[in-house]
Amino acid sequence: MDLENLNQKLLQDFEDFLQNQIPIKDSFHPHFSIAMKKMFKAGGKRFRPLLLLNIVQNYSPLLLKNAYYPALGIEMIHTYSLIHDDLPTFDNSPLRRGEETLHITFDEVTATLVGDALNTEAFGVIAKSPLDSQVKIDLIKELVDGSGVNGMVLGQAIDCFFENKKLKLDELKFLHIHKTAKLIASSMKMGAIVANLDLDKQNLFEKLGLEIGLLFQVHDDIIDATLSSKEAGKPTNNDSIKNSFTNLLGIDKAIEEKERLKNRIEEILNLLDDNMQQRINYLIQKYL
Ligand code: GRG
Repeated sequence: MDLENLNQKLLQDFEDFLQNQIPIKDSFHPHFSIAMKKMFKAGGKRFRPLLLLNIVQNYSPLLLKNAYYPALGIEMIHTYSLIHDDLPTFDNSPLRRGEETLHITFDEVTATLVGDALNTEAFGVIAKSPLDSQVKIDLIKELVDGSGVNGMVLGQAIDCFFENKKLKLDELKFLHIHKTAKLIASSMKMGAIVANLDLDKQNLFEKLGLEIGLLFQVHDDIIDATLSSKEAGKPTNNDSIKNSFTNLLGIDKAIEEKERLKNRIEEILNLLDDNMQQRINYLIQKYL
């Protein structure tokens, strides 16, 4: 199996699908529809959709076409979170995905509303998909768990409130499990739901996703602490007062933590079949 070509194809098909699904009418607003499309088209790695799509393609290839809807729902939630996180009231960031942020190109109101729209439409794209009704309900519940008040939003609330206060390691992990890892875990569990895997398998993918999510965050913190803004495509070295793994542990210990997480992920991966293991390992190596 050539995983590079296979993932390139999934990515290209996802981008084509997305172009036709951005839910915005033209109106007499001078730039709202342009803003709605801008950041979304600029695109990121699409890591979360690729996790979901790889799981569905591995276990239920015939359902792959339908899996693009929940994959898009996840990416919409993720994109809204980035737009809101960059706003002046949060990180006040001028750059994202290698481009100017929406509140810089347009204004704060437009950026806020684009985020709001994506947060709503994410659930619409799943509800309107050609998937089985019970599967759609389970997907929507899972996306709420990962992104809502007991998921990403709780993590963000803790992150903002404790911005200038040093957390303990277990509190830091709680923060990042919620802010980052739960949405990644949801992507994997949603893949298992679309593929009609049993509950034990769904939970296994969720558990794996939480560890991958933490790895993702530690990796992001290491990038922030060690790469230039040009190399990373976003402002870096700007997290010196933030609760990051590198600030709390130092770079060397953060790298050790990254290795520990990789080992835990390996242990969980060993419970899966070879093809699935290879697919996940490919994505981890490529992006983390
Ligand atoms: C505003 C409710 C609300 C939540 C924001 C996820 C989040 C919470 C903020 C994003 C800021 C951030 C640095 C989060 C850590 C997770 C992370 C590394 C996000 C970036 O994800 P990538 O690297 O981005 O997948 P691309 O651009 O590739 O999609």
